[in-house]
Amino acid sequence: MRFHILTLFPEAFEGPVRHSMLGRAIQRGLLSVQITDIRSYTTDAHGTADDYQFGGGHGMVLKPEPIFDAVADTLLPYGKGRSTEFPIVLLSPQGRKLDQELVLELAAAPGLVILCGHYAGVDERVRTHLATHDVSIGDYVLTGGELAAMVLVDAVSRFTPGVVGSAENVQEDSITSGLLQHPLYTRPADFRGIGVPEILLSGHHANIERWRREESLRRTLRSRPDLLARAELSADDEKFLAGLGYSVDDGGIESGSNPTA
Ligand code: 6GU
Repeated sequence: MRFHILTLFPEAFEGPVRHSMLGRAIQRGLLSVQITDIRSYTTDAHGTADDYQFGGGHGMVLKPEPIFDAVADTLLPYGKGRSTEFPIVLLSPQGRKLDQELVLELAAAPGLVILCGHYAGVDERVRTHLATHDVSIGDYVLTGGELAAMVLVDAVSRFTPGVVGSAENVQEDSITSGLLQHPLYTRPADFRGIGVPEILLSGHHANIERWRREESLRRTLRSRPDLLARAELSADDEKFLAGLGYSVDDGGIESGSNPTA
């Protein structure tokens, strides 16, 4: 997977790219991350990348020319222009909210061009005539797209073969499977008088699997009931959830019950 990040703040990526788990994957040749300074594509003596907005108002807007030129240069070695084969992702709070489904879709590409928005925003023509995807990482506003780019690169990289060890199967992980992860425990079995569930020490694998499944269901119902509506549930799962007051048929919780009690 080849990441091409276009930003006004290239130095923001130095730490994360070199030191995170991604640093190792880059050294092993599994990933490449190229950082391009949008300002190097400006044409005036001052390196002006932003300008006042038409119609008036507070906040500067990123100019289209340096961004279009930087993307064209980035795609040149691939012999491609704008196409969904090589996604051009604009990061902005106005985009589609990133989730594991979109991460998987983007991870299928040979590479990504990632545009970090800044200031009040970018000229709309970048969104309509350059970007193939417009992505937000959540319902809050960041000062710029750089942290969002790091989130996207990290999440997509996990699906690049070899980046995540086989011990951590990305297909089975929480969210991809549709449920939140079950609780995890390690030694000591008694920590300051706080024990671990007896069943995990029993060596009975079938019972342990069932317990883990039920804890995943319990947790998902408590924290993210919206995920349950889309999860693949067995008859046993539905029975367990019914015992917690969740009815699959209603697509929700029966009135008068308290699933967290
Ligand atoms: Cl992608 N950019 C900014 N500036 N803020 C955000 C965001 C992106 N996603 C959530 N908040």
